[in-house]
Amino acid sequence: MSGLSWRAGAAAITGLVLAVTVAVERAGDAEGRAPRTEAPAVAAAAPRIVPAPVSLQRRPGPAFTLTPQTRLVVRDRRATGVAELTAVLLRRSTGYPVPVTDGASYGGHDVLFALDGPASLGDEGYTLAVHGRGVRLTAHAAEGLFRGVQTLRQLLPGRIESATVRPGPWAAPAVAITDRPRFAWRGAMLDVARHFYGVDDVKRYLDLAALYKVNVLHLHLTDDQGWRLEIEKWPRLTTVGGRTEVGGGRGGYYTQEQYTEIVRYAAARYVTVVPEIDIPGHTNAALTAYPELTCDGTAPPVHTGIDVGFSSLCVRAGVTYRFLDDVIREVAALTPGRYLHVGGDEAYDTSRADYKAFMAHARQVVRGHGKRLVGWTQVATTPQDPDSLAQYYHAAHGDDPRTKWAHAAADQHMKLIMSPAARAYLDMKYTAADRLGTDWAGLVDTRTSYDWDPVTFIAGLSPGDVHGVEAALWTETAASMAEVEYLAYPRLAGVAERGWSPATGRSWADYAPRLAAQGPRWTVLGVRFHRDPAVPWPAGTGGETTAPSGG
Ligand code: NGO
Repeated sequence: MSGLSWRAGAAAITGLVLAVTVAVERAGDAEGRAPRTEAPAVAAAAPRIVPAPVSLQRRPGPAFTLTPQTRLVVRDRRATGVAELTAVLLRRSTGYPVPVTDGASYGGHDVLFALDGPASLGDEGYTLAVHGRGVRLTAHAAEGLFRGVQTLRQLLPGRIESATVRPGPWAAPAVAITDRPRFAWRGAMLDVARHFYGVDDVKRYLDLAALYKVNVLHLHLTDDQGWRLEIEKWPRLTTVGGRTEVGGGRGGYYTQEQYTEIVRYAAARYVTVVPEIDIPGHTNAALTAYPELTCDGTAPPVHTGIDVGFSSLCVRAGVTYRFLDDVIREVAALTPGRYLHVGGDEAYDTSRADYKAFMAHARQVVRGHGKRLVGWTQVATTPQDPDSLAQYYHAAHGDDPRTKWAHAAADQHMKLIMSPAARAYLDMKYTAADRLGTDWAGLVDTRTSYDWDPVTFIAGLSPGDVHGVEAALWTETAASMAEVEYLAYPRLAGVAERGWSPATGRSWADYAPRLAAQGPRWTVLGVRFHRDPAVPWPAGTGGETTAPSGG
């Protein structure tokens, strides 16, 4: 179908969704209590949610509408944090007071946050009953409520994301949803080493990803071009090693306090921060700060280019192990999550024997500081613990011999995080004409980054080998948040769906209109997303046909 006819079709669908009819609600509230108001019903058209829920049924009857009387009702203190975050979001755009109240009853314009869901929902599952008698969001854990709120946001008009008051109506169609994730790990990686992004930028990146139920924020904190996390015992890592970036800009770093603020912000959104300290390669910035970490004791020149694989900690020097222990101890102490990423990729300047010896040591140090190790695929070529994770990133798939490292991981009972570059690397160009991005793994348009399955991508893996997926954004070419967001969206949403939604029933034809519905929402949020012509964006949606420049 041509781009034009896609668009016309989309406009028709949008019209359908917006067609509002009025019906009278007589049945009482979601728990059978007396009706309070009349509510409009939204004409039947499947609500367009990303990631697709496990089950979504349209219900007959009137829609739910937010009004000045809407309250967020909690019956369990564990739900208060999620309700408060939701209230902040709803107040900003509706201008309504949206109080969070304790209470047993709720009415037709209220949202109940209940934690009496069955254990079978797991920590992240939820059920969502939406109709003119109120919204009942039910989970077994507060985390599930938070995931459910992301679905509720998408049932409401995109304007609900506005930072300023907008006119209503604020209707959500009557639906019954039951949902839980396919994979435990649904990550977004941001490389803050090649170009540095400050705390507020990271929060925004996290907030946008959390809307698609991402639950891991992997921060690539160190690389040849910059060291971005303060280490108290080795202060020059940041005061010297944090001072530059690709292209020679100012760089920057997070103080421990700032990093802690990111971790805290993420935790409130049920997102776990996984810090990456990339070793033994990708360490030029550290070597410029502490020349004793090189084998000849000479500081290398600062690196502001984008080539990889030329730097290494001196694996045979005792000081390297003191360094490793100090760094991992401090990072582990700052990080409540159970995982710590040690990179381990492309250590081409480290001999095979040295690499093995170093990784054996890193494994002990990470474990000694109470964490589980994550590394890029190469770590699986060294002995690791069964609870360690290998992050697969190569372009190769099917039964390509280069996939053997993934099998090496599975053979030692490690699980895999799937970030195949030809699908989940957000730094690949969408098209050959793109100014931003690289193409070493090929061109990755929106459809390509969606059309794959994390288990079958590599032949011979079984579902139990895969712990999850991660969309990785390397920032060699992205020097501003506008550029970051252009590369990330729409692709990040598709990878997130691959991580959350059941494998069966997924197709581009089903996904494209649901993705298109995100366009108006991103426009309200100010996301400079790539307006991929294969997606039937509704009329009036923003987006960029070519990469935006500057901030
Ligand atoms: C590779 C490399 C990174 C690059 C990235 C660019 C891994 C794990 N190591 O992925 O240093 O930034 O490609 O796409």
